[in-house]
Amino acid sequence: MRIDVITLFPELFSAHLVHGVTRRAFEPGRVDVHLWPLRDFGDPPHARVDDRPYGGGPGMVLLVEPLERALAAVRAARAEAAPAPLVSFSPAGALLRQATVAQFAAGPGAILLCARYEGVDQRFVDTHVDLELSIGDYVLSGGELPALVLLDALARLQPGVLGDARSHQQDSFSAGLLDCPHFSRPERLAGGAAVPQVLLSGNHAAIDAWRREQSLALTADRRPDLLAGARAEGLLDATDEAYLARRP
Ligand code: 9D3
Repeated sequence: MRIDVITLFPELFSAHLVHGVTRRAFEPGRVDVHLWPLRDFGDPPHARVDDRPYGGGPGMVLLVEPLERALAAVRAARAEAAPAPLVSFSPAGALLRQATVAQFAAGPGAILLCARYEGVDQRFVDTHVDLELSIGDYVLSGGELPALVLLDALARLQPGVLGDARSHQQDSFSAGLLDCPHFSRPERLAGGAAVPQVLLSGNHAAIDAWRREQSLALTADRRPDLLAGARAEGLLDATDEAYLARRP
């Protein structure tokens, strides 16, 4: 898969692409990330990429022409690859969800546009952008962190990137629910707090059942919206429903 990123701040991406558990995803032949500094396509003489909004108001707007030059360069460089959507990050976009991440992971990649300032001239969006994405209801200073969020979520879905294949199975097993709590050594802390007895029992059926119940309870308490979604997708069986019904 190939991901092209059009951004005013390519430096923001390098640390993530080079370090950490996702680093392997960005090695040659996996998620091929190409960074395109928008400034390289700015209007002479000072490589201008933004200007004041018509009608007045605060902030600046990214200009259509530098964006179109950058996009043309990306499309030319991708000519060999399968056509990919242009994705723009905006507070007005659709909320990014794991289902969207999974769709991207199964496809040929994408061209990501990271906006800064108040946004992008709407005529560029109307003509070229296939999908606008937001990562949540809080105000950031631009689309770079959202693009990194998508890259990170894509990276961990690449085969061989998570150390343990069971992590993926876990993801799909508990799909749509919050994770259960986890414990490690020591069995009892100096203050007295102990690990739930069932986890020490060696009874794997009982452990699986306990973890499932913990996930269901946590999701019901904290994210009833997720529980409703999981139910609507048929992810809860009769045992799950019986547990939820008898839960205090
Ligand atoms: C005054 C209106 N503001 C909209 C809430 C203007 C504005 C603020 C911040 C326009 C752009 C931005 C920069 N944010 C993004 O580009 C962005 C973003 C975000 O701020 N939150 C969550 N997801 C995203 S995706 C891109």
